[in-house]
Amino acid sequence: MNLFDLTGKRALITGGTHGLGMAMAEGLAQAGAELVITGTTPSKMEEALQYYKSKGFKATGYLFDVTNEKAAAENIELISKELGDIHILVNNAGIIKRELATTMSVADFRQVIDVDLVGPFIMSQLVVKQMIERQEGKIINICSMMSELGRNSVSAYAAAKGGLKMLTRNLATEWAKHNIQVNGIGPGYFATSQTEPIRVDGHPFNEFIINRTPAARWGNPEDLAGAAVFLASKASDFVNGQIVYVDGGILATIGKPSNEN
Ligand code: GCO
Repeated sequence: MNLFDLTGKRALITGGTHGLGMAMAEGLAQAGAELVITGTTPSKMEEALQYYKSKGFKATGYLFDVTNEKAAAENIELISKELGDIHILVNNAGIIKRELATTMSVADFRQVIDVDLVGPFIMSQLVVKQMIERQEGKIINICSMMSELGRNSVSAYAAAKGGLKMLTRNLATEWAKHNIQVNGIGPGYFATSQTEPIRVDGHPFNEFIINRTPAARWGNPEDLAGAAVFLASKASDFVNGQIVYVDGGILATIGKPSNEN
């Protein structure tokens, strides 16, 4: 028996149209899962579905905003009718706004909390109904370094991702008795469009991250696939409420002076 085989499983990845969501979706599909992708931008969805198709994966797309509970409920129902049950939910959709707390508007703060924290709550609450009926399911919340650490200019994002870590533990506590495992993945610093503004050559943050990461590099989106497959598969059936940090060792260390090898 292959503990990591996802044949016959249907995985819904929010924001699976690009970046880390796409890389995790690809990993799950390679392990045998059928993909259900959600997004909010039609052109990105079209491109993503083309890409999945070119790889030979079965993937269907649904356009809705995870913060809109009514639209989310309607779409989950539609997915059930059109495709069937969701066995794996990856709450990946997220946004960041890099603004200092002294000047950040309350509206911006609220929006980040809404997408990054309330969205996963809405989606989990909707999908868990089928999981409870089946007495089986996997929910994976995409956390962050900012679930553990602070940094200038990301107060809303850190508050949301810290909250998502605790939401993960709480949902794991409530639903473990139904054989549903709720866990998180905490990516370190990855080369995606989200980090592009702070990754450009010459940006002090670029050098800082490479120096701060024991593996001495940015993560590549594919680096996340293994953790996603593990937390989506039978291999993790007694793993509940954990956050697996895939960070090249950042959280293991205090860091080092920039002149030290
Ligand atoms: C930042 C943010 C994000 C990171 C991330 C790290 O420092 O600006 O934290 O850009 O991508 O989520 O895990």
